[in-house]
Amino acid sequence: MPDIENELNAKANMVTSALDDLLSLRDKDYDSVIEAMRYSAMCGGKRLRPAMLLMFYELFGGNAEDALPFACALEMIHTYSLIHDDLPCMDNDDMRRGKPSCHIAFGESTAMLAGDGLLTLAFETAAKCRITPKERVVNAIGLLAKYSGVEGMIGGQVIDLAAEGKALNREEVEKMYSLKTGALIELTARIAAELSGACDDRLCLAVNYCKKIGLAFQIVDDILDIKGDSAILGKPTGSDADENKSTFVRVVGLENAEKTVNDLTAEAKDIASSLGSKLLYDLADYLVKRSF
Ligand code: GRG
Repeated sequence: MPDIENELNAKANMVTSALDDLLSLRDKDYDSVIEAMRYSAMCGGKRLRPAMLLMFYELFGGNAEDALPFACALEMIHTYSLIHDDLPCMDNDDMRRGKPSCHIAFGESTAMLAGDGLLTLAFETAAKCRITPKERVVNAIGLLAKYSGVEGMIGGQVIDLAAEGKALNREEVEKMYSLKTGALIELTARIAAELSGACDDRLCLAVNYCKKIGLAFQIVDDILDIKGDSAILGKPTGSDADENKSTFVRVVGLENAEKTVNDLTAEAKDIASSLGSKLLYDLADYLVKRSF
């Protein structure tokens, strides 16, 4: 297996095992919501964001185990966003990660609370990070809130919802993607740099790498919605077209979208070389070739 796959698997396993402990059942009066949180968090995600956070932290000279609370927090926030995104009042998707969506399995009110529970547990978990000086942890918690909040992922979702039935231009779609999907990917580098005290030059390169990867990742998501295999993806394909969504592919066409992905990947690989990271270089290629 190529090094990058081994690396992603190793980091994903660290996160999955820590999440298993963090999401243990505790009280029969409210275990029903923890079961729903576990259901969504413990099934099948790629763990890309926490794996990237840990890879950046190691690249900046840290020991991955020390940053694990933030890696888990990030995956919890990502999972909460998927649960809420699937709700009937949002994208109304019945399948996620190869299984019925949280609200199909547990009902809408439990799914909403499961999302809320993961979001709040994320901050409780991050606050347990023991990295010193303590100020780094406090600053990283601030970044976690900012990039997953209205100036980040939630802001992107607001733009996405407001765009329904409208034709966005390329610039508008790129802004939506940079917030909705890009913010959590950029956050991986920002948190790792904050926790390790990486210098501004390294942070700047890492953030630029994430911006390229984040946009390419979401465009590949669009392409998979057209050309992908729903059995491998674990969710139905064709939903963007059904919902008449303003996607990058719709704005520039499939061929141009594929070219943009290749250009962004090449740019990301150049930055990875400047950072001296073979793993990040290979990650850029790996993400383009993904089938789920
Ligand atoms: C607060 C009510 C409320 C809703 C929040 C913020 C939000 C809804 C949704 C976020 C937007 C979102 C879901 C963007 C999609 C990003 C994306 C490409 C997700 C899929 O990521 P993968 O492929 O998934 O990494 P896995 O399952 O592998 O983790």
